[in-house]
Amino acid sequence: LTLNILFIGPAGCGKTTLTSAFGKWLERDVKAAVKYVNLDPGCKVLPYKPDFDIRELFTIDELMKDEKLGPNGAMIRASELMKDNSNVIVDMIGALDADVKLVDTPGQMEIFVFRPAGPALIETLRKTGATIVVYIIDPALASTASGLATAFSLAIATQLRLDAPTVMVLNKSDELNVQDIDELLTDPEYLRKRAIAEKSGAMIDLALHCVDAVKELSKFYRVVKISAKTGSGMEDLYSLCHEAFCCCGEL
Ligand SMILES: Nc1nc2c(ncn2[C@@H]2O[C@H](COP(=O)(O)OP(=O)(O)O)[C@@H](O)[C@H]2O)c(=O)[nH]1
Ligand SMILES: [Mg+2]
Repeated sequence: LTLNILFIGPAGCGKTTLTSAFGKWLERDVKAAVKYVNLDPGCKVLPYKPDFDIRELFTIDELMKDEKLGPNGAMIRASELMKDNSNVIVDMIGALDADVKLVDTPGQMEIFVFRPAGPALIETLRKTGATIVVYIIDPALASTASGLATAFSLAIATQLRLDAPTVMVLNKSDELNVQDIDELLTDPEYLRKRAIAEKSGAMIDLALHCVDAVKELSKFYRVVKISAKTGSGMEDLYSLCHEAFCCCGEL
């Protein structure tokens, strides 16, 4: 049985770095047969060698040149092409022989998640094996109470859109401010205090509503701290994926 793992999160959160780091860890420590899939048509260099690469079909640079588009237009076009070709793409991914297939997604998550490409691909991909999403929280977006609420809301929106079991990780835990974010995540009273301190007037009310939502939602998500850069937390990520995989079996 194959497990497909898609890495999703805002630009720069570490999708590509984690695809590589987690893959290397799985190969070395679990002796798993891993295949790598790149679905980012805009990337230049990759830290892993892709077994399937969307750039064989089209790249952002080609689309800009051939269809006289700007970078945003080309990304929207790429997302349309990804949806139109989802059967071809999934056939090629499905033909790869592996225990785990790691799927690196477009830098800009909105072209994958908030357009039809992502949902269409995942729906088809599910026929080839259990398919889960690793949603990556970037400390840059989560270092304030309302920022953390924003990051959580994005993760939930992603799960609703893609309709796949989703686990959450806090990446870049080698950076300094992550201990504080961890405290925000695990201490609801501290989260509340910080939300009140950060905002003023009517915004306090809004922030507190968001904080309450995070409190509720964090009961269902165990967020693990990882670093794609140093490789710390890969084992925790593996058990998270395993838990989600077991849920897939029940679906
Ligand atoms: N400090 C630190 N930087 C990281 C980590 N993971 C990724 N980065 C850096 O964040 C930037 C964006 O990473 P990338 O994997 O390209 O993000 P993507 O756009 O989501 O694919 C790069 O400069 C990475 O070196 C991490 O765990 N710690
Ligand atoms: Mg990337």
